[in-house]
Amino acid sequence: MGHGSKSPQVQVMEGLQRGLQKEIPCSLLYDDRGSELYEKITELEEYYPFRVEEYRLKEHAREICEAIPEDSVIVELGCGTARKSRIVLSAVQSLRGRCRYVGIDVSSSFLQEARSNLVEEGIDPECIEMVEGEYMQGLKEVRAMHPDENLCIMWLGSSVGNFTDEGAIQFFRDIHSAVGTRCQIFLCADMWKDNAKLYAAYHDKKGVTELFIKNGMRVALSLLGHTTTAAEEEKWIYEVVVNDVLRRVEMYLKFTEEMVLPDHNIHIMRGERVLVEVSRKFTCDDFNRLANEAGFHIDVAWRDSMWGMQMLIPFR
Ligand code: AVJ
Repeated sequence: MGHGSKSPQVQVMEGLQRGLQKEIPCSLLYDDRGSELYEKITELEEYYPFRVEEYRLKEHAREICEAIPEDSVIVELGCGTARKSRIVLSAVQSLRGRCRYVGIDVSSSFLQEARSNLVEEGIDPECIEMVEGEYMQGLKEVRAMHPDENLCIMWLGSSVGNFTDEGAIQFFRDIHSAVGTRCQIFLCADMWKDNAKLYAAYHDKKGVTELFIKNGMRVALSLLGHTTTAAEEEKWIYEVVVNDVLRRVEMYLKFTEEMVLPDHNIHIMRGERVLVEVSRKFTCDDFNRLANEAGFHIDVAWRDSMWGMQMLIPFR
């Protein structure tokens, strides 16, 4: 969310010292337990985003492949276990006879699993490379490894929804300056839709999302040296707001008891809400505007009311 190069501790501290709307960085949601819980979220009946995206990727795999210039290197941001990207990659492999791929992720165990998944999919092991690290640093390394190639940067999972508009624009610009012009971005973005459907997707009956959000708060506080007790956690109430002005789902924890961390100058009042995660939902216009402001135009898009996949090309 545009926190730049500040350390996670500093980000948490600044977010919680704020007077008006306290917040924590959503990157903290994906520690080991958080990743496990997110995995469970993707299996929830109400949580449509994962399934819809997978379904659409399968449906359009061939066309997506055709929109990627021949012999591009496909670079995936946050590849995880490549569970979804393999759909497109295996289409590239069978249509073009070769698929060159670089996965970027902070987790080395994910990278190993991704590699074996892709080999299983029939991708030539010699064409698979992995870079362990953060997105931008990883992209710079990839450009150094492939100075003259077209890079197709794949960013799945609607992670763009975690950014504010300004954050997303900055992110696209950063990609552009990390890799230069011979690049395109292929990403998925969730579309703005029916209020009730959105609410249900983020406020599931089993309460898995609630655990996920509470885990993020626990991680944030632990960075400040505070160990959360079960009793404290019970006093946090999970609240979901579908904000139709900013077109995003907001996930909050409401503190029903005040919390003071004097060493860090933090005072969360009784009844105060802390914003833990936002999930932006786009209209076609929203996304066009965003891409244009970042210096990209949308080359091809596959869109329905549930999901939008878009291929972006930088202006020359
Ligand atoms: C991984 C960012 C796509 O916003 O839908 C799911 C994360 N948070 N349930 C989303 C999430 C709560 C998810 N993304």
